[in-house]
Amino acid sequence: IEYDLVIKNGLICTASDIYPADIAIANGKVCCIAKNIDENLANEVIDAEGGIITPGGIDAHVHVDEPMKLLGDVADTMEDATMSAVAGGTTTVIAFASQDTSLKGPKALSESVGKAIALYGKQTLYCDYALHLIIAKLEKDGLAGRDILGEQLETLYADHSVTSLKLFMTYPGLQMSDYNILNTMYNTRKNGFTTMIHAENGDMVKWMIDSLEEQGLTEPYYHGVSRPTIVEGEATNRAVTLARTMDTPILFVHVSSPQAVDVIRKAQTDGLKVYAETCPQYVLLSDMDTKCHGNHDDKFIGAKNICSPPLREEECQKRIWQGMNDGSFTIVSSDHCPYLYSDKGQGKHNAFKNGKNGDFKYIPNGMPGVSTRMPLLFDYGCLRGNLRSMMKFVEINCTNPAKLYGCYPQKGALLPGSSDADLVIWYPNDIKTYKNRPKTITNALLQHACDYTPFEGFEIKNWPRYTIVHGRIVYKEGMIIRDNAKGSYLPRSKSSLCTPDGDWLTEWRPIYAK
Ligand code: DUC
Ligand code: ZN
Ligand code: ZN
Ligand code: ZN
Repeated sequence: IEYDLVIKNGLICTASDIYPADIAIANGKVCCIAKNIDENLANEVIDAEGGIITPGGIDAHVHVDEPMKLLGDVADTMEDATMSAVAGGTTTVIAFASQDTSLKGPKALSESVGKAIALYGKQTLYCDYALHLIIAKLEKDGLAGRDILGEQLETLYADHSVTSLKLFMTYPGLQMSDYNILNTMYNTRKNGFTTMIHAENGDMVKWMIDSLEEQGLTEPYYHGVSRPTIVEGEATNRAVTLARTMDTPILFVHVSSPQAVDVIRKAQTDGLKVYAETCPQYVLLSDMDTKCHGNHDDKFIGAKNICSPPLREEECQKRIWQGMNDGSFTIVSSDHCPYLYSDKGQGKHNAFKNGKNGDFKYIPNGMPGVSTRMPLLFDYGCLRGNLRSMMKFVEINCTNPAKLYGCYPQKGALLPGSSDADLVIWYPNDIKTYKNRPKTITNALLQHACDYTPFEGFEIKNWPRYTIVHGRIVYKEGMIIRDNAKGSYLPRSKSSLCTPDGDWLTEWRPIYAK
């Protein structure tokens, strides 16, 4: 016996190739890919005749319960989120740990992340997870704040191998000034961190929320009206300008609008390392899904689909698909942010208490999606012709996230000897061998702790049949296999995409014209 598992007769699809071959797995790694691997050498054999084998998905944007709860209470623990992930063909999640602003000094950020890792260490994890840092506030104003942040990032990387952070250009309490964005970029450049940016102009949003409220326009639908595409376009352009100034690579998270895509595309054409992420909801849902649809008993129903940036007009969807195909978008993530619908209404986030009357400004921004991302992109992308190829599907959902966030080729690929045996077997065509394949999306299918999915009732012609993590089957035909859950914290390297060009600056200096 040489192998723990051999998968025979499948069609392998990676970001670069599609070809029929067998895969042999040993010690949790892809060991060998070849024609006709002898099944007598394996402990266990899967006959994948009629199936397509891809690397497992990497969902690089997931919110789960964390010590700081900076974005409020979400329903999923890391255990729930990893279970839901593997139930939809995702085998690595990158979640967020928020800065604890009560901590000070060079270890402050490292300790913030350390608390999250300690919490998740007590849970059963179905796949590996990594963490981005959410930066809420610089410790000091001015250049002193810049220098403290520099030390903090160094220790964060040394202690936990975290190599990315997210900053916000909106939200009271989180919105970062342009000055502090420069301070942050200065340090992410110096430390080789990936700078993730939530680009919406917070002052414009605040003014529009106040104005809508003054007019009594507070139904969930007006959440989207309060942050129109121009708000995202402006902030995206400003962030590109700041990144250009600091000569720093950046990544825009959850890009939703054609205006933002245009800015990003232009910056890329100019040769800047500007990357972008979008999410399935921006091609499959629209602002209409935040309306009550004549459901006057529950005007609040649209609150399920409130997220930021908001769902756009249906006409915007084409540009987002196009951006996935033409390379404007580097990755697709879910922005899984599973607030309970009951919490949005009457529970923890209660938008009705004390005369709040369900006003959209009290509804937390986010929806679940870690489980639906891969199947939706496979189905509505590949099978229905919106994505140009299966290879593109793998590139933006599996391979590029690994490269962007410093875990390639351990993750996101099927390279013998190097890649973890994290993979998915799909049966888009062969309904004969996978008889019980789900036909529509239901909340129960998703195995998360959230009480709804925005994709309820979506027809689906494909769903993962097997999800394999570290060579162990953790999901098979709708069943979670808890005994095989062996996920853990994934330390990362620095991004291979976000390396700054030119001289490595240790100190920013103006360039004098000769
Ligand atoms: N941004 C996110 O990435 N997730 C939830 C809310 C938000 O604004
Ligand atoms: Zn965000
Ligand atoms: Zn109505
Ligand atoms: Zn998010």
